[in-house]
Amino acid sequence: MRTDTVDSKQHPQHHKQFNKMDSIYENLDYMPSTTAPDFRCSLYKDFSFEEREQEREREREVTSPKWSKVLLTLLSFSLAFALGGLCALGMLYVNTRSDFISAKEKNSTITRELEELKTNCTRVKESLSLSVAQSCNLSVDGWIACRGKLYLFNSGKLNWSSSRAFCVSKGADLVTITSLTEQDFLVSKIKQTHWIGLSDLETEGHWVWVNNQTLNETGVQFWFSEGPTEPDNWKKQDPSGEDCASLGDSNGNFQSWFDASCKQKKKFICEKKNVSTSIIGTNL
Ligand SMILES: [Ca+2]
Ligand SMILES: [Ca+2]
Repeated sequence: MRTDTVDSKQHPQHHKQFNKMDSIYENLDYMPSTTAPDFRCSLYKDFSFEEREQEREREREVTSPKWSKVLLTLLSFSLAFALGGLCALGMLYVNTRSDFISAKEKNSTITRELEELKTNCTRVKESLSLSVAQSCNLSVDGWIACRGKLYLFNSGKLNWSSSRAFCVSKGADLVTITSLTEQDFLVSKIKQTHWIGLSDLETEGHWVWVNNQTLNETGVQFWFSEGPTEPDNWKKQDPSGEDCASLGDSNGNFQSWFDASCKQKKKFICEKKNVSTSIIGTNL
């Protein structure tokens, strides 16, 4: 043990410090020589670690607000974009709704105009039919002269081939219908079903007029289409099917064409050119 050289009574502070240092040195003396340096190193290490922790804490204090600012900025931008998107969607919805309402109004206007046009068309059609009817006059031997053609509505009933043969014997043939006006004229004259000059006798489903014109060539056809459509080549009554066309059926549908068994006996319509007429360039 060391002997104090400073009087403790005269210098009490120094005495305490010396006592503390003595205590440390005494403890170091008790420690194994190998552990003493480690202990000092450990003290040094602990001191450095604390310093580093403090430094990190300071860094965190400095850096955290920066990251917070960045995150806040990003969040602000995201919110701004979201708000912008919502505004754009709102405007788009308003514009689309406005367009939809406008289109609806236009549609109603067009529908109204279409109805007016249909009404006008019906009036014109009626006037035209009247005009055609007025222009058609009874000619000799029961033939009706109408716009360059002569028509004969036969009240006797024959099968399709015999009907055609009868017409041919009169210098005519079964009627060919090549326009809506002609169709309307014929419809206005009949009260029962009549044979017309249309058949698919040569090739099933390929309908040809007696003058060899096809339906594509004439450009018009008036097959029944309300309910079971015609032609249907129905084979219940005649197993060979239905290969001849008539205007009207037995149920009173006189405005349409039906295919029927050629063996049926029906009234028929003959047609031939009216050579005495001066009307040129008619569609009838
Ligand atoms: Ca047929
Ligand atoms: Ca039929």
